[in-house]
Amino acid sequence: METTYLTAIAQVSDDYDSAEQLTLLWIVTDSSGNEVLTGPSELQYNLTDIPQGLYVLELQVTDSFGKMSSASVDFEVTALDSDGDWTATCDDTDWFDNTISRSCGPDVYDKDDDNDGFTDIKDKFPLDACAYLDSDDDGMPDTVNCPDGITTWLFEDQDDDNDGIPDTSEGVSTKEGSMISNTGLLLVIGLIILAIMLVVRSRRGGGDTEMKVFDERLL
Ligand SMILES: [Ca+2]
Ligand SMILES: [Ca+2]
Ligand SMILES: [Ca+2]
Ligand SMILES: [Ca+2]
Repeated sequence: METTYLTAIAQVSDDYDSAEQLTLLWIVTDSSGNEVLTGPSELQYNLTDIPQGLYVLELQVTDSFGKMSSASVDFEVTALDSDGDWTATCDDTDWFDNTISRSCGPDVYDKDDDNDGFTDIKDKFPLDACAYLDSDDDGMPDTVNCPDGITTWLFEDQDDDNDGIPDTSEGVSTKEGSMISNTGLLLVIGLIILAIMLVVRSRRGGGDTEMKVFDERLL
């Protein structure tokens, strides 16, 4: 399951010690007051892999004289909802929003995590509403078409089947090639028909000549 980091950054100061001389301790406690995590003695702390729930993040700072000070902040961990459709109208019994007739809720339940109309199992870019198809599986979508207000880092593939011929040239050349091929075929057929006619005419002409000779003998 995809998760996002929670980054805590502290600013500390002391009237005697420099910030580097202070000892920091990050402590995360759950809603029952149980300590679930502790962080390093650094000004930045990245929290990951925390189950859903309410927590308190506390920072304890101790100076070189052993004097300690602390500050804390509450935070809540919820399931990731990439497209933000886990709203009040999203029914959490079937994870469907009847007001927009779409699947909704956190990614783990939402069948279309980017709300582009293509379900996750059919969407090569399930978290990008601007694309869904990638025929040659090279990471670049066949088409990029963003809904209003949505942007993307994706670039449209200029060669959807990866055969080395750009899509634009490929479409024209295929049609032209087909027309030339058809024209050539018609010419060949025309020549064959003309050749057959000539043969027939020649045979008919030869027949007439023989008949004339035959008739002269009879006379
Ligand atoms: Ca969602
Ligand atoms: Ca989708
Ligand atoms: Ca998509
Ligand atoms: Ca592609």
